[in-house]
Amino acid sequence: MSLRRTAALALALLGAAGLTAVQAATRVSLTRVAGGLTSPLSYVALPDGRALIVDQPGFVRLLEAPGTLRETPALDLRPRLSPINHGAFDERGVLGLALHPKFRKNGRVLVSYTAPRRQSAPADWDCTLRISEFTVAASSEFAIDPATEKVRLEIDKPYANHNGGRIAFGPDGYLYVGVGDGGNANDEGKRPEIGNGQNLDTLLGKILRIDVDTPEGHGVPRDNPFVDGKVARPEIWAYGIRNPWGMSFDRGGDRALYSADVGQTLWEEVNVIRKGGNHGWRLREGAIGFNPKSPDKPLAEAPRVGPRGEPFVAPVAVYKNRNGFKKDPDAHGISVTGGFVYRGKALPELRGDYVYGDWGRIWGVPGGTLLVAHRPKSGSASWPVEPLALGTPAKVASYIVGFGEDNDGELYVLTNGNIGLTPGKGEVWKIVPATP
Ligand SMILES: [Ca+2]
Repeated sequence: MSLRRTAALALALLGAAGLTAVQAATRVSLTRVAGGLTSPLSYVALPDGRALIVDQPGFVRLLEAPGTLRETPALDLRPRLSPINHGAFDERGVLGLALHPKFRKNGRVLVSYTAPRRQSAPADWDCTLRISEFTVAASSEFAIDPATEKVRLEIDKPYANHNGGRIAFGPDGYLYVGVGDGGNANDEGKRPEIGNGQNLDTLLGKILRIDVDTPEGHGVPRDNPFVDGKVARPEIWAYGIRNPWGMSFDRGGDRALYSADVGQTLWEEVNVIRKGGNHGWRLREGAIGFNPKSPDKPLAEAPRVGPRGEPFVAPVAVYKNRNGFKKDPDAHGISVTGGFVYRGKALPELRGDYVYGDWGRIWGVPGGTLLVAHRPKSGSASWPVEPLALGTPAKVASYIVGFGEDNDGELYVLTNGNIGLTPGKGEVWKIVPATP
């Protein structure tokens, strides 16, 4: 074979393998900063450099310094949680935490968790997603008194899964709440005719935007897209969401809101959330037309507009789900876990890119994949996705359940070595440059 032909063949092979093969992989290492947890879902930096870690079975823990996790929880919410299957896979528990924008002055902390089904909910529904505010006692001990709880928002959940529950304050001072489609599968749930994601009468399957600077409950910001309540619940900021598992604002650039959206069978998404945007679910998954009767067989033609004739907001980055694309090298796993736009200093080649991961490659076998979606040069192009190459350890031997960001913009990956909520194998790792 001539040299020229060999080179042409090599190029053709690279092309066939997709973008992952043609981009130099960025190498990172992981340094463990906390262990002994169960399923750490959120890492939230405090202004003084310490961090709060949400542990799904009911705790908020204080990370006093790397490697020093305070034994006594800052907050123990176990008595207020819905029932949880501790030994098995379960999506319920404490799910998110955000510091009020004026936390330094007012000590207010917002926490989301699944509470027992409230009285007004249908008797066959599962639980109630609750967004509550607590106030931190003004002492160096950093205790959050459960008696300070103020319930801001409650959303009844028909099923135990797809809770979302990730929360973040925007640069506008309002609280954004990611809510899953209600659960079960294919968004057929308890409202099969349309699905919850496209139904603007429910808060399920949405990104919400609320004002928590009210004496009780919550307010609706005047510039919410459906504020008059005529077409939609006024808290809705964006819709067409399946399970927003990881949501964050870019601390730089245009301060956009990024949310992962876990796919059903074929495609995993990262979305830049738009005001009033229809992000597709369950009419679309990635770029395909979703078929609720047969989720592995897309519709022959994908819908181009939503129920009110509105165009869809396409995800910025997608990858294939291994359940639908078993042997495809670009199928990075089976459930996306959202991360952050990297704005730190230690990994300059990742600046402006979205760093995130996939929970696991195979159900029941711990082993997630760290991913990066590269910001394209032109604003409208799709972001190429590739795995982050690992130095030490050589692989992530646990499920990737969350990400965190510190005050310097450096990132953390949160893992659970068990598929369920069995204590002891939850860890927090800082993402650092790989040593050559
Ligand atoms: Ca979507």
